[in-house]
Amino acid sequence: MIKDSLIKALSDQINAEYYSAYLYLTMSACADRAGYRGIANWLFVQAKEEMAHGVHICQHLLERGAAPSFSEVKAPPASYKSIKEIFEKVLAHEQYVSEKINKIASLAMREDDHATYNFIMWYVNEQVEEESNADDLVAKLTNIGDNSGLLYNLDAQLAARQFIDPFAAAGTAN
Ligand code: OFO
Repeated sequence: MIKDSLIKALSDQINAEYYSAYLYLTMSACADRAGYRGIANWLFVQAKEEMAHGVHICQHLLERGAAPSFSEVKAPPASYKSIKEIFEKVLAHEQYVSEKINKIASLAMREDDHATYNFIMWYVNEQVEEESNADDLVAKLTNIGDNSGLLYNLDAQLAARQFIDPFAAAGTAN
């Protein structure tokens, strides 16, 4: 039995995951239009991961016998001044999402809901990795500055990222 407060918090998180996907898709399109297809690829893979997170949370609610609620996904900003600004915004967004996830973990503890607590801990760990990845890219872009050759090197590296369904491996399913 999952309490209404946690059904609401997890439903809100589904919306936040889809907003994240929408945000990264917009950023991916901006990078692609600016000629950075590798960076666009990295952001596109990130958007796919966020959608997988939203589906996973939805499945968890259904498995618990709860009805998730779905609300409107707001439109993300449509343009960015630079690739560095994109990744600064990615980092700030991931920090914001980490706060939301931590609040769900705290609520699950207060409600004595060990199943939700256990479920949400996967996201707590995921956020550590996502903040670290974004932080690393912001640092690299700071070092690159306005050296376009180095920026294209980074673009080539980020072209290699591939989407791996985070819940396909054993032990991370619902
Ligand atoms: Fe959904 O993983 Fe970060 O935001």
